[in-house]
Amino acid sequence: MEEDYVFKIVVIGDSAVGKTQLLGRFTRDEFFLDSKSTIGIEFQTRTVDIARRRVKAQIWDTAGQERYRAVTSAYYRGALGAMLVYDVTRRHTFEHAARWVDELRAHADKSIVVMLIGNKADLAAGRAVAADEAAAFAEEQGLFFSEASALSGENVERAFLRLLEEIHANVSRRPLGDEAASADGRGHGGADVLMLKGTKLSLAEEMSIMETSALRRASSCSCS
Ligand SMILES: Nc1nc2c(ncn2[C@@H]2O[C@H](COP(=O)(O)OP(=O)(O)O)[C@@H](O)[C@H]2O)c(=O)[nH]1
Ligand SMILES: [Mg+2]
Repeated sequence: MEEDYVFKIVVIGDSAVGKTQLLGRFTRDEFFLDSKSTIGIEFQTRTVDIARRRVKAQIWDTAGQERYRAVTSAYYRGALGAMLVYDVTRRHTFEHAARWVDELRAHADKSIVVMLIGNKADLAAGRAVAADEAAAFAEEQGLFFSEASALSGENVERAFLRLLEEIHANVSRRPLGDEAASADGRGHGGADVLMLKGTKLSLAEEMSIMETSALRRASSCSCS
């Protein structure tokens, strides 16, 4: 069945906080203790029902670019949501969250919905950031917040679904343009059509960016 919406979500945050594993847990219910950055795969998808609509979440992974502070504005283009991840056992990854918020403000759409995720909540003994402190930061910055564990799976589904619900609520609140109003005489459904058109366009655009960067990698790779 074809989806009603495609929502682009970006996953950001410092290196090794568990971004790739959170994505794997949500899209394939998988976790790898020894994760290597997956070359060539830059987004994964999962389709879920949100408010009786088929919503395809297209979730982008930085593929290790965050290590070189080389996450480009193309990565943020068209994103309706962001998962900003830190590691509850490494305090500096939480302290850097403010920098990632600045990055979003600079490159992403201003209506982007952001969820702050304190990952590795399973490592209770190594905790270096209190949930209350993170919740206060999130409130001050206008972010949603949840702790989670990609390893146990705790809260991962819930956090992604919450983000998708908030994006859906945002999108359905958007006023219809004149074009949509005249294209849809019944006065509803126009927003969906508009949305799909928009996302399909940006998807094609992102695909070509992905293909060229994959090509570039393939041609310069001296992997053994
Ligand atoms: N204990 C624990 N380890 C995790 C969790 N999520 C990721 N890791 C580990 O943290 C490391 C970095 O994870 P990765 O997803 O590659 O981080 P990324 O660089 O942010 O994409 C890997 O060794 C993972 O196995 C988690 O929820 N709990
Ligand atoms: Mg990664």
